[in-house]
Amino acid sequence: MPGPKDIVKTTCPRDCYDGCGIAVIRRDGRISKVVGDPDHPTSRGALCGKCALAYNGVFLDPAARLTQPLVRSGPKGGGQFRPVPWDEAIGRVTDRFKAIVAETGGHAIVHAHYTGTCSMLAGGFPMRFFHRLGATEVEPDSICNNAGHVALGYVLGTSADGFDPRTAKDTACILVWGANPSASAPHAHKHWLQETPAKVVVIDPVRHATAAEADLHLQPRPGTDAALAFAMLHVLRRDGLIDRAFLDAHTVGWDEIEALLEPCTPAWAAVASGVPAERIEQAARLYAAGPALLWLGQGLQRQRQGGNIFRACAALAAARGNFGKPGAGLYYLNGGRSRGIDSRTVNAPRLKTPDYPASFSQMDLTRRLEDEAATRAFVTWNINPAASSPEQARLHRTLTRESLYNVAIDIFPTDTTAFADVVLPAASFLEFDDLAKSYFHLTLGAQAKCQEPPGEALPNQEIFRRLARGMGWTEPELFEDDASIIAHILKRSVFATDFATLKAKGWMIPPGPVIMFADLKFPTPSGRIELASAAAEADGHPRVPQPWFDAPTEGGRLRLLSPADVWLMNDLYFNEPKIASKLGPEPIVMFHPSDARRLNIGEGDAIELGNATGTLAARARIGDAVPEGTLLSHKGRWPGRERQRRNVNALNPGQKSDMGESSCVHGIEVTARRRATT
Ligand SMILES: Nc1nc2c(c(=O)[nH]1)N[C@H]1C(S)=C(S)[C@@H](COP(=O)(O)OP(=O)(O)OC[C@H]3O[C@@H](n4cnc5c(=O)[nH]c(N)nc54)[C@H](O)[C@@H]3O)O[C@H]1N2
Ligand SMILES: Nc1nc2c(c(=O)[nH]1)N[C@H]1C(S)=C(S)[C@@H](COP(=O)(O)OP(=O)(O)OC[C@H]3O[C@@H](n4cnc5c(=O)[nH]c(N)nc54)[C@H](O)[C@@H]3O)O[C@H]1N2
Ligand code: SF4
Ligand SMILES: [Mo]
Repeated sequence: MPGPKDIVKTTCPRDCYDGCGIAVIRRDGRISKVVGDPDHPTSRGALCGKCALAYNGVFLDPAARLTQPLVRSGPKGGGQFRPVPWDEAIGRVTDRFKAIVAETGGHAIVHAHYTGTCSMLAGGFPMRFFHRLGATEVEPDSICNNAGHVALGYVLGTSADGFDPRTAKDTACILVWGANPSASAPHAHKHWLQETPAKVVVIDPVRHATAAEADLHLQPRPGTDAALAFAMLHVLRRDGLIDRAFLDAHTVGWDEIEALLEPCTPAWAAVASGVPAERIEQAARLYAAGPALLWLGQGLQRQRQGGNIFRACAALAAARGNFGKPGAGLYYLNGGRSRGIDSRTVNAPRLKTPDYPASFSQMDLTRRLEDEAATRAFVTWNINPAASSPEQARLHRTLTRESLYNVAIDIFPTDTTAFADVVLPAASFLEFDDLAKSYFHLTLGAQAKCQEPPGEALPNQEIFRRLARGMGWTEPELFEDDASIIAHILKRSVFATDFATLKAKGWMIPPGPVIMFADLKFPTPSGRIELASAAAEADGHPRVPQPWFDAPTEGGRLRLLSPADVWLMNDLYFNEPKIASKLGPEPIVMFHPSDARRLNIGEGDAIELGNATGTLAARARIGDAVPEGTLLSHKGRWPGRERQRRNVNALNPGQKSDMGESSCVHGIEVTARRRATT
C-alpha cells in the first residue's frame, strides 16, 4: 500500500534566468516525482527538459551522489578515496588550515566558488568562514560575467537593476543581444517572448531557436557588436530618432559619442560585422518604434572587447530615452534590491580579517595554483573548475601537485573532486530549506526541504559551521542557524513575511511592473547615465565607448563559440545517463558550409580542433546556424567521462576581456582538420 501523498512547493536554484517554481510529490516523506509548479508564473507546471530528467534521476540516486566524507587513498588525481567519519574529515582539514595560517597566513588558502547552487544560504553562508579565515578568493564573476558588470557599473552605476520582464506588455520591441533564451532561459523563450505584443529582434552569431523564431535576426561575426551599436546610433541620429531631451537631462557625454557617429554608417558596419546594411537599418527602426527593452546577454560580453561592447549597446538605450517609463529598459541581471534583499546579510563581510587579501581572476587560477609559495591549499565549493576553467590540461597537472592541499565540496563526484585530498559531501537543494531568487523575474522562492540528504551529506552551511568549530573560532555569526538567517532576510524584505508563509505559496513577487530607474536617478558619480565616464578613463579605458570590432580571423583559424547547451546546466547533468546519451560519445562542432568545404570536412566526420593551448577531438556538423569563420560547440561535458579526458576548455587559453579581468571564452581561435580515424 503506498503511503500518504503530499506536495511540497520549492524553487529551482540553478544559475538560470527562469527561477522556476517546483512541485515535489512525496509519499511517506520521500520524493516520488519532481515537476513544475502549475501555480508558478514562470514554470507553469513544467520544468525544462534537463531538470525534468536530472531532478528525477541523478539527484535522487544515492549511488550517483557523494554521501560520505572521503580522504584520498591513492595517487593524487587518481580518484581513489576511502570514507571517514565527519569528525575525522573536519579535523584533518582544520589541522591543515591552522598550520597554514600559522606558517604562511590565511591568504595561502585559495578558494573558488560560483553558482553551482544560487540559493542564498548555500551560495553565500560559506563566505562567513572564508572572511574569518582571511583566505584568498578567486573572483567569482570573472569566469562568467564580470566584464558586463564593470561596463554597466561605469554607465549606470549598477549592473544589477534590470527591467522587470512584466513590463513587456508595454513595449514595442525586445532586442535580445547575445543571449540564447532557447537554451539558457527556456521558459522566457517559450512564454515571455511568445506572448509579448512586441517585435523581437535577436543579434547573435548563432541562429539558435530564439533567433530563428524572432521577427528579425542579425547574425554578426563574433566580437563586432560595438560596430553594430554605433551604426544603429548613426541611423537613429540621421533619422531624427534620438531623444535629445532625455540625453540633455539625464546623461553625460552624448556629444563625445555623437562626434564618432558620422563614419559609422550601416554600410561600414556591414563590412565590419558581416550583417547586411539593410538589416542594421531595420533593427534600428524596430528598436526606435516605441519604448523598447534591451536584453544584454552574458554571451555578448565574453569577448575581448566585451566591456566596450556593453557600453556601446547601453548607449543605444540612453539615446532612445529608454529608462524610467513602462515598456522601456535594459537588462543584464536583476539583483535583490527590488525585493529588499541584501546578500551581505548572508555573507557577513564584517567578519573579514584586517589583512584580508585581494581576490584574483579565474583566468589566473592555474598560474596561482602553480605558485607553491603563494598557494598551499585550494578549496572548491559550488564550482567544478577542472571542467569549467581555462587551460584545462595545465590546470589538471597543477591539481596533482603534492604540496597543494585540495578540499572539494560537491553533491556529485566530479572532475574536480577527483583531484581532492578531502571530499566533503553536500546536500542538494531538495534536502534543506533556503531562499532562491530569479535573476530575470522579480520572484523570490522558498527552497523547501523535501527529504533527508542521502547518507551523511550536509548542506554547505552546516559543513562550514563544522569547519568553523574545528578552527576553534567563537564568533556567533559563524554558527548562526539557517532558520534564523532566513527569518531575518524575509522580515526585512519587501514581502515582510516568514518562511512558513512563503513556503505555503511557494513564491512571491512585488507588485509590478516595477519601473526601472523610475526616479531617473542613477548611482553614478554624476547621478546621470555616464556615456562618458571619468571612472572608466581612470581605469585605463576610453572615456566613451568606441566603434571597435574584432577583425576576421587570419591564417586559417576559426572563432570557436562554446555557449550554454540545452541539455546541460554548466557542468551539471553530464552524469545523468539519459542526458549523456542524448549528447553522444563525442563533442559536436558546427561548421559553416563554406568552411567545411574549404577544409574538406563532411557531415559527421571525425575532426580535431587545435591551438597553442590544446587539442580536442570532435564530430563535425555542417549548417548555416553559424556564420562563416565561426564554430559552435557547447560547454559542459565532463572531461573524466570522455575517452580523451578533456572538454572544450582544453582549447581555452584563459585570455581576459578588456574589463574586470573576465573570461572572453567566446574569443577562442582554433584550427580544424579532419582526423584520420573514423
Ligand atoms: N541550458 C543551460 N542554461 C544555462 C546555462 C547552461 O550551461 N545551460 N548556463 C547558465 C549560465 S552560468 C549563464 S552565464 C547563462 C548564459 O546564458 P546566455 O546569457 O544566454 O549566454 P551564453 O550561453 O554564453 O551565450 C549566449 C549567446 O551569446 C552568443 N554570442 C557569443 N559571442 C557573441 C558576440 O560576439 N556577439 C553576440 N551578439 N553574441 C555572441 C552565443 O552565440 C550565444 O548564442 O546561462 C545560464 N543558463
Ligand atoms: N568553454 C566554456 N567554458 C565556460 C563557459 C562557456 O561559456 N564556455 N561558461 C562559464 C560560465 S558562464 C560559468 S558560470 C562557469 C560555470 O562553471 P562551474 O561553476 O564550475 O559549473 P556549475 O555547473 O555551475 O557548478 C559547479 C558545481 O556545483 C555543484 N553543486 C551544485 N549544488 C551544490 C551545492 O548545493 N553544494 C555544493 N557544494 N556544490 C553544489 C555541482 O554539482 C557542480 O559540480 O563555466 C564557465 N566555463
Ligand atoms: S534550470 Fe532553469 S528552466 Fe530548468 S527548471 Fe531550473 S529554473 Fe527552470
Ligand atoms: Mo555563468
